[in-house]
Amino acid sequence: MSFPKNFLWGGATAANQYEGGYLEGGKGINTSDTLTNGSHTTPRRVTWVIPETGETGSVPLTFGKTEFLPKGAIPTILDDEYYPSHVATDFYHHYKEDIALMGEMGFKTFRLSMNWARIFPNGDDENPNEEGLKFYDEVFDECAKYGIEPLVTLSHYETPLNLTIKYGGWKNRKCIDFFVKYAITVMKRYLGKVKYYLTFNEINIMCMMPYMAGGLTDFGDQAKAQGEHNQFVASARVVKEAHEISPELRIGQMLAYSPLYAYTCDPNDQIMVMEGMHQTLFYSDVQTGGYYPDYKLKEYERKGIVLEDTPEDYELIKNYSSDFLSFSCYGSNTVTTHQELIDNTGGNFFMGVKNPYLETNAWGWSTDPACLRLALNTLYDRYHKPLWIVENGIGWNDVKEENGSIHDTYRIDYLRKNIKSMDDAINLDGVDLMGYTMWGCIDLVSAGTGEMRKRYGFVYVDRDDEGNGTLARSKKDSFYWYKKVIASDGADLD
Ligand code: BGP
Repeated sequence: MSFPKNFLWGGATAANQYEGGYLEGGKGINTSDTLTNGSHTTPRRVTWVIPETGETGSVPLTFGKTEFLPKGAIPTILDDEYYPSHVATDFYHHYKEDIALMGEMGFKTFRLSMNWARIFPNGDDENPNEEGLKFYDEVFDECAKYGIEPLVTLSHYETPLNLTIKYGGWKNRKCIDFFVKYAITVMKRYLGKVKYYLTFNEINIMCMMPYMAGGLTDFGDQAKAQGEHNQFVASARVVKEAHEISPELRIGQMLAYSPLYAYTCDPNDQIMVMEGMHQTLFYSDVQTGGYYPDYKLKEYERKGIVLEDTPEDYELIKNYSSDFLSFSCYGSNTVTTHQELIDNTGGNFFMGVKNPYLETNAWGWSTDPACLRLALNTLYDRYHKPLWIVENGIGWNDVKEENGSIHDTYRIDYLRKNIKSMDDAINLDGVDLMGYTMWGCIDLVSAGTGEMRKRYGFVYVDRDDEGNGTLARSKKDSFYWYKKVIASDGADLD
């Protein structure tokens, strides 16, 4: 068994974790630029100032439990704090070298996110920033040299900070127009260079990380639901515009997906799984399926959530659903109604019960190769649209030997099993899978913890958690292994 000849093998990154150059070339400030680093045990923080009094401080950004900013406070950058996104691993100055490394591995595709504030520094500017547009022209030209097809995320936890301060972020319908204008600008500019776009990274994370994913400082259920609705409408409008600009353009949804397992065979645990999966599938039902599912409408009714919407919103959602569905999947989560069995696995994003059949990495993320086959089947059965795995991988504190080598056998082992799982989904189950982009192909900053030590790459970058290091790149063992996998169309996994 092997993969289709046109299978898009590659790697994935995001501007706020990789690009750096945070004030260069006329770039504005993003919400992600106000996030400090954290660790496995200490959350990242949003720093703020109260303009009227000058008082400053920070609030922790904890998954599902972010605290409100004090009254009158706005997010800001403070002099005595460290913000990992500002330099990140400096793709801004290393893009030629990095894309050459991707070319050497034989990448067919490279997923990167475009930094919205590099194109529209304030989000609501009249005209785009030409220097920002030029930067991505050069990046895409470099990709073309190696026959690498870019896959561009328009917003990967990057919302211009001004949109948060002035409009309250995505809960404001004005953001729809700002985003669509930005999308049209780049889709036209890069026509012939970029075919594939994703609108919002992990659109379902808004409900758990509203500041990061939606630029919200109001974390109430109503604001989050409105923010999500506005992103759905914006996505549908981008699909419409894209199809009018060129039949070549393809717009995908991007969903964070993690299969849920019931810890016991207690029927109540199965109900818990069903309800838990609804919390993820709601987002693909709307954006890829084209409809608001009844289970969500009932939930809104119960919670008293009333959306600010128009009948045209639902027409757009129905008629311009995404062309394909992409998702991230790192492992599974296990849940139970039996409180006495609950043990926080300690991952930064996901909680649950420890699954005795699975191993976890140092951050508590389970490694579960079966999750890809399960995810692919669930999503394909539900929508029958092409799928694309745009994030999968394993975070590890890699050690660089004296002689410069990095022996990441655990990563090779993880990827081997995960690729086998995709192979099964394609060849045993008939799933239509377009491609696979391993997360963090060149080391970058962790989204969850802001750390550098949580590395995912085929390429090591010399940079530590405090921002020290030369930023020099070195190939890990997995670099050579992945090169062989791509060259053999996924047949040689040894
Ligand atoms: C996803 C995000 C990515 C990425 C990845 C790994 O949720 O889309 O941005 O970072 O998770 O998470 P982490 O960086 O916390 O290890």
